[in-house]
Amino acid sequence: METTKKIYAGDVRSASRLIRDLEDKLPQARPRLKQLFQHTGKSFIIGITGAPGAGKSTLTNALIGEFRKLNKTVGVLAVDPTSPFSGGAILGDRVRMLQHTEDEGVFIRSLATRGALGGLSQAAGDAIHVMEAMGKDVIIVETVGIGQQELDIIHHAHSVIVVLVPGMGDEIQTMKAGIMEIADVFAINKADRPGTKQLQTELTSLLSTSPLPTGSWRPPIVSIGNLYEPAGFVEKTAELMQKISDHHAHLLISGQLALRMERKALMEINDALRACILEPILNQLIESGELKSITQRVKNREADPYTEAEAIARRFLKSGEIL
Ligand SMILES: Nc1nc2c(ncn2[C@@H]2O[C@H](COP(=O)(O)OP(=O)(O)OP(=O)(O)O)[C@@H](O)[C@H]2O)c(=O)[nH]1
Ligand SMILES: [Mg+2]
Repeated sequence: METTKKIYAGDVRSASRLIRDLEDKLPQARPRLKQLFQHTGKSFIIGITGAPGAGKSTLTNALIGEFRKLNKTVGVLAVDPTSPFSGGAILGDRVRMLQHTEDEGVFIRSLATRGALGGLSQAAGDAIHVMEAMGKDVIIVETVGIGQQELDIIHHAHSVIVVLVPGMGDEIQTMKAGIMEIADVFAINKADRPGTKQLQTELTSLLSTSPLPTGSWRPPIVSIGNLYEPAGFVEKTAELMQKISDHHAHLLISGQLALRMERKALMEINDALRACILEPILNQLIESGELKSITQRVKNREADPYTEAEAIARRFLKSGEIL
C-alpha cells in the first residue's frame, strides 16, 4: 500500500517515518505532505502551554484518558524548543504518558529545536497535519511557553490551555510573554501547593478588569487538585474537559472558529514561504560563507541590510535557484 494510504488508515510506522522525514527535510517528504493536505483540517486541536515543569504532560496524560473514555482517538505532539535533542523531550513525556503507549487510539510524538534557522512552528504544523490525516479526532500540542516561537506553535491550536502553578511567579512571567492573550482556559496545576487561592484571586481580578466585548469568551479558571489525590484530580480533569468543550462550542456558534482557521492558514502560508524561499537562500549564504561577510559589512556600516537583502533577492529570484 502507498504510504499516504497507510497513513489514512492510521498506520503508526508510516506516520512516524513521514514526521521524521519532514523534520529532516528529506526531498520525498514534502510531496507526501501535499498529498495528505486535503485529508486534514477535521481534528480538534488543543494547545497546552506553561512554564517548564508546570505539569503540562501530567495534564495531557489525564486529558488523553478522558478523551479515550469518549472513544475519541488522540494525537499528542510534545514540542520542546529548549531541548536540542528530541530524545530528552521524548523521554520525560513518554514516561508521563506511559499508560497510553500501548493504546492503538493514541499516537504520541515529540519535536525539539530546529537549530539556527527556526522553523519549529512549521515542523509542528507538518506533524499536526500528519496526525490529522491519520484521522485523530483530537490533537494535543504541548509546548513550554516562554517566547515567540512557542506562541507561534500554539497558534496551530483551536483552544489553548495555559497551565499556571502557584508560588512560581508565573503570573508575572506569563503576562510578560503575552500568554494572557492566547489563553482560552486557565488551569492552575499542583493546587495542593500554597498560594493557589491567591493565584486564583489575582487571575480572576485580572480577567474581570480586562475589557471584553459582550458575547465574547471569558477564559474560565480551573484549579486542578492534587495529582496525588486521584479522586479529586480526575474530577477536576473532567471539569477542564467540560470547559474545553464549552470553548469549542463557543468557537462554533460565534463564528470564531472560522477566524481562527483563517489565522492558522495565514500562518501556514507564512511558514511555507519561509521554508520555500528564506531557508534555502539562508542555507546557501551560510554554506558559501557569504552571510558572514555581509554581516561584517553591515556591522562595520559599509553596507545597509536593505541594500544587501535586495541584491540577494534579485540574484536568487531571478536565477530560480531556490527551488
Ligand atoms: N505536587 C504536585 N506535583 C505535581 C502535580 N502535577 C504534576 N506534578 C509533578 O510535577 C513534575 C512535572 O510534571 P510534568 O507533567 O512533566 O510537567 P511539564 O510541564 O510537562 O514539564 P516540561 O515538559 O518538562 O516542561 C512531575 O514530577 C509531576 O509529578 C500536582 O498536582 N501536585
Ligand atoms: Mg512535558
